[in-house]
Amino acid sequence: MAWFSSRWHHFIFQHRKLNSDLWVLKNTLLPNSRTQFCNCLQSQNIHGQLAGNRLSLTRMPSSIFSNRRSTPNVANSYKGKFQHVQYSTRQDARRTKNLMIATYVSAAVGAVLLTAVGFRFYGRFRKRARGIEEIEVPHCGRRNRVICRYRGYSLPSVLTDTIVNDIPFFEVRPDDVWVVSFPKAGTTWTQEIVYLICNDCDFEKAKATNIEQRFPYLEFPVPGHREITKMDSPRFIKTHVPFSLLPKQLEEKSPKVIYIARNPKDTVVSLLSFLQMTNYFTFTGTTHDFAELFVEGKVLYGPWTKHVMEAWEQRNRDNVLFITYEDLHKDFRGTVREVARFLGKTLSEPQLRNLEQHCSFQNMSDNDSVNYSWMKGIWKEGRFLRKGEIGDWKRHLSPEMSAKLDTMVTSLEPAGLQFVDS
Ligand code: PPS
Repeated sequence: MAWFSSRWHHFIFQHRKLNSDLWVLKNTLLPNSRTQFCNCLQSQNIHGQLAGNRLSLTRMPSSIFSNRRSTPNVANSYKGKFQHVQYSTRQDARRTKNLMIATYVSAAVGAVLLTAVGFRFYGRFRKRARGIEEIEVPHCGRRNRVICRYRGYSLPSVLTDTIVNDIPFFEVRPDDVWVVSFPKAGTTWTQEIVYLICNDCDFEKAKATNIEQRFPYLEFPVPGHREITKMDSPRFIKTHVPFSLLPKQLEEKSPKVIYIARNPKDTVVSLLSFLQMTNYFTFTGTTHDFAELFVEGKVLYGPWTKHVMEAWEQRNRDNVLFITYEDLHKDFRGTVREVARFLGKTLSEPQLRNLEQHCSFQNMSDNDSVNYSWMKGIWKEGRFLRKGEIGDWKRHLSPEMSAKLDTMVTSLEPAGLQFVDS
């Protein structure tokens, strides 16, 4: 007892300063030492509970240890006397609790990350199984860095699932009117012309609703192909999906399809300017770099040649009309008459004159129902209707790049397809 007491005194008074009010000794005491130990504690006015081999000390004078680091030394000094000596203070307990929380949180975060990675790999695996390959495009930002290659086409990754899984099964109606194009070919111009021809040149009606609603973009999430399915007939549908990936019912239902193409040099310049205008795409390379990607077919909906050629091959079908941006520019009235004839409509001279005026570059630029000004969040700078010219490429492309793009055009010539670019 004397020895025990002296050790205990020694322990208490040697280590006065530790800020601790709970001390737990686990598996500490040999049975015959317990009473001695408890008596000792009581004599020091230290209160505690002994349960099994576990002793929790409470209401201990708060200054019995010199510092926390001394605890293991104290423990060591008792090791020989008792079976096991383990000390833990409230701070230790808190730390252990925090450690446990941290462990659970990291386990949960790890699990979430692993699941995300798993889903990503699974997604990739599923895409591969469907014939979709993801490729990285240089000089592009986070949002447009990855594009999907599917059946020879480069598709925007955000639209690929829709294009591959939903568009082929989209329900086509015989009285639909479709405008199909490679991006930046003059699609909006054609849409406005087609809409007005089919609506007896009701300019007020056309101005009342923006073109995205009157003439929705099939594969785009807004309004989305499901909404288009619910629209009243006749529906007007715009798409950049190439012919080979369009709905299977297109052949059987034979709606009117107008394809508009534009020379590749102005197309590439217009496309790059468009990407630079928006907040959603980033391209940090030069115009030359972008044109290289265009030639390689690594821009959205590329390769341009394949897109245009597939449409050209369909031009003799009764329900397909192939026109060019350059036709509209050089002979607006002649081309519009051809479109009207194809749609089974006749335009009077005043209608044609008014339509020409309504569809002039300037008037369309100022017309809030076609100039995409309603998409406020997406524009960084510039205007959707940017230049509206044939030959603007001369200000942007080098002679070498121009020659490369010329070879794309000459590759189409054997099929009888020609483009003017000035
Ligand atoms: S999109 O985003 O793919 O639907 O773009 P798209 O409408 O096909 O093409 C935009 C280019 O067409 C020009 N445009 C016109 N040019 C002349 N007259 C009229 N009325 C007109 N309307 C649209 C538009 O200016 C874009 O070409 P660039 O060369 O960039 O100016």
